[in-house]
Amino acid sequence: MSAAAAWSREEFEARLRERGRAYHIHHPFNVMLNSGKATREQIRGWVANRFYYQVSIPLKDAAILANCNERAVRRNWVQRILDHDGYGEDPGGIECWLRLAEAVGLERAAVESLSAVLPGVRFAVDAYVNFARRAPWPEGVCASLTELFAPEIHRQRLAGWPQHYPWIDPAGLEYFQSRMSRARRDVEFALAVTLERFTSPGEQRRALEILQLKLDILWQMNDAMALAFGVTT
Ligand code: AHQ
Repeated sequence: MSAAAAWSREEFEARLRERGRAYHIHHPFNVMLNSGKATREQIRGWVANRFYYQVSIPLKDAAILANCNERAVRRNWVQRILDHDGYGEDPGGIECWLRLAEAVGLERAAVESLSAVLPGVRFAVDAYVNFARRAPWPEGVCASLTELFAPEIHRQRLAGWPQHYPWIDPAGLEYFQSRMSRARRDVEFALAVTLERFTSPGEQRRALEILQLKLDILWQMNDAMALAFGVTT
């Protein structure tokens, strides 16, 4: 039996995008958040727990940089760390997330202490960072492709939260606004790298496995929060 042929770039991209069906935008906890059904405690729990994901992203991206021996790729990827940690006048995404925390009524120091981070969230996020540390750098790049689906989830928050949750200072939503353009820019590069570097049938299947791993990581974070804070459908 002849070995299956590799998918064309278009077919490969379509199969990656098809995995969006499993994106956490569809998780009941996120649907509750973005449809206006969340309580203040559920929102505060989500913000405090997602902070662990946000502060872990630069560690994940630094791991990819550390594994990457290609200067052109590092030149692009390093921007991701600056986007989160801040650079010059730009306070960075982590600072913006702390402003979101204050806007939903959390104490900045309490969020930074990570004391509220659930075990299931911690384990899922740590799985992502440890994957990036151990995997070849193209696999770490491929795992970021969940951001193919991120602009819509940020758009939903920006469109819905102001009227769903008028008690949240709209300035706190600055982070979501910043990700609208940054996610699109970042994922364009990550998709190009994935389509270029995963070319054999086995490599292409591996890319889908990696994307599914990251989708599962995001889904698991929501599972843990739903169990801890309850979910209203
Ligand atoms: O705020 C997010 C972010 O900075 C990133 C980086 C990227 C990655 O490298 O894996 N993924 C990601 C995501 C962010 N926000 C999530 C959300 O729901 O607010 C979505 C998440 C992603 O889609 O992977």
